[in-house]
Amino acid sequence: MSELFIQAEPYMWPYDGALTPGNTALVIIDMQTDFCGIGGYVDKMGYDLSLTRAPIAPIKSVLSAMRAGGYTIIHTREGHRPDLSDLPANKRWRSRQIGTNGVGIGDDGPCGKILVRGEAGWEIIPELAPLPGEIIIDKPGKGSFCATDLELVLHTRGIRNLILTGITTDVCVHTTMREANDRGFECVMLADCCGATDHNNHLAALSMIKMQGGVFGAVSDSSSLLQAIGK
Ligand code: C5J
Repeated sequence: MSELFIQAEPYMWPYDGALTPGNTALVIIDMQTDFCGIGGYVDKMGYDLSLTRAPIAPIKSVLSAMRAGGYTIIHTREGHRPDLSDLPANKRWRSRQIGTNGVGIGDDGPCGKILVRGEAGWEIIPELAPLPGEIIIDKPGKGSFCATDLELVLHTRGIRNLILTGITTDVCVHTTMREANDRGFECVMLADCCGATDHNNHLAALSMIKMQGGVFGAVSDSSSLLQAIGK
C-alpha cells in the first residue's frame, strides 16, 4: 500500500502513512445551534459566537471533500433525554451559575430546552446537516465515547484514524481526542475546523496535543488535509 501523510505538527500524520478512505473517519463534534447559533446555550452564556462559528466554513470544505472521497463521516450531538434522567445534578447546577437568571442545561431558552434531545437548539446547524446514512452519535457528556456506541461503530467499520473537528476545542473535541487516543486510535485535530468560547483556551488546547512528541496525536488544518487527499 502506498503511504499518504498530512502535513501536521509535531509529526506528519498518520504516524505510519496508512491513510485510506476505508480506515479513516471525519468526526464533526457538536456543531449544534446550542454551541454556535443565536439564542443557543453558548450565546445565552454571553460568549462571543464568532469564535464558535469560525470553524463552520472550513469544516464545510473538509466535509464536502471527504464525502466525495468516500470517507466515513461521523457527527456528534451533546444532549440529554427529554426527561433529563441522564443529566447529572452537578452538571445542571454548574450550568446555572453562568448565564442569565439561573437558566442552564435542561431549562427553557430561546431555542427550546437547552441541550435536550429533540429541541431546536440541540439540532446540528443546517450548514453542516448530516446526510442520510451518515453516522450520528448522541452523547450525554463531553467525550464522544462515554455512554455511546462510537467505539463499536469504529471497530465494525475498520476505522483506526480519526480526523477531529468541531466545538469546542478545549472541551468536547479535546475530551474525545483523549478518549480516542487511549483506545489506540490515531488522531489529528484540524485547528481551523475547531473553536472555543475563549480563544486562548483554543490555542492552549492545540498546544497540549503537541507535547511529548504528540501526546494525544497531531494538529493540522483544513488546507493541509485538502492538499493531501487531493481535493
Ligand atoms: C461544552 C462542547 N463546551 N461541545 N460542550 O459544554 O464542547
